[in-house]
Amino acid sequence: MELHIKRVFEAFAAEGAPVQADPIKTGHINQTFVVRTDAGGSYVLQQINGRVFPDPEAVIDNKVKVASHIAAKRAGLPEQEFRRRALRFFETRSGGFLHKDPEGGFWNLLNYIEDSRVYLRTPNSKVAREAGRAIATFLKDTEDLDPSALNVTIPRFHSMSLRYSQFDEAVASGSDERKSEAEDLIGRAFELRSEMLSLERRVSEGLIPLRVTHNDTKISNVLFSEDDEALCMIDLDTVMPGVVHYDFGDAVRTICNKGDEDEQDVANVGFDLEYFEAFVKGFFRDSGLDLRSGEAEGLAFSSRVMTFIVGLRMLTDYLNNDIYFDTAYETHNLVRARSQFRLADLIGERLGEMEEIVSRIG
Ligand code: GN1
Ligand code: MG
Repeated sequence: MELHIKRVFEAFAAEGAPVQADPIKTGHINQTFVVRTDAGGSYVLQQINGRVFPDPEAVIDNKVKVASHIAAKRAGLPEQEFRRRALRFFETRSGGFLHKDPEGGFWNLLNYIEDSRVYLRTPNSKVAREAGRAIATFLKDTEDLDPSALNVTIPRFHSMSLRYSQFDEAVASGSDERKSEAEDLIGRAFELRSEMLSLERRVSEGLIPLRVTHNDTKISNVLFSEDDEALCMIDLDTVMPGVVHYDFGDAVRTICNKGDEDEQDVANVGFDLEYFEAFVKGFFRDSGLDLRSGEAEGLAFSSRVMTFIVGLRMLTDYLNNDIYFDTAYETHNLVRARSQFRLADLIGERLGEMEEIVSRIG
């Protein structure tokens, strides 16, 4: 095990000495390791990316606040069950939940839930339904937490107007080579601007109430047991005030995609209406979440918006020569953007059916 990781781990008040550290590679931003100790326990050690999150203290503060709020709601469960359904952060030996290493890296430590799994792609309707339940349960668990108690760690994170202005700047400064590779997507983004700004208009007019949202509800952020029961939501880095549409739409983006987020062949991108129906059932029927006034309208449409906004950010990053998302190859962000734009268009074709499902079940 790398000496650096060992030292960082030892800064936390955890039990036992670290014996093994394995990287978890599903995220695009932060570095994460599963650390095993000689005391038999396992932990998740995570470095917060200071370029993406300029105030790591504010991030960990949000994470601890939300995790302990949810854990308090699980307090009645038997110990074994509680341990599998709640995230718990560990303090450092000098106090506080954040450790700053000598190189200026920021770290936090939480429990690792054994015998669990995550999916990058939905394997069946049961998983889609369980994911819907887990995401809505997160929203229900946090509905009595004042959103203004959370720090805004990435201002205007899901603001389409911000993402468009970053895109416009990237088009202005991007290389001719990358712009020509991405010509079709740049054109599509220009065409869709007014439609895509419509959700934000409703948010700015105050027509949708703010609540605590997760803001990164992709399928790989739902933790499952080995028999496919959703245990809890993980990756609380982006918990902030938001609207239900962010979490609903972003969830549909991955849960109902027949392909991967970075599908190389757009022909493999597909929208699965059966998964959507299962997701909506889990979201509404299995969670006990009651929407507030103004929240029901435009939910199906939010799937198109949230799929597009992620694609737009990936396209922008491609034009900026890949400074934000981790990439594995030269055109990775372009490939991601192309598959997300394709999915947004497929969702557009099915919106009528999706709205019918939401109004029947929701
Ligand atoms: C990033 O780092 P990760 O994989 O949890 C991004 C999300 C995107 C997602 C796309 C802070 O999440 O907004 O939806 O990639 N997180 C941040 O997979 O930008
Ligand atoms: Mg995330």
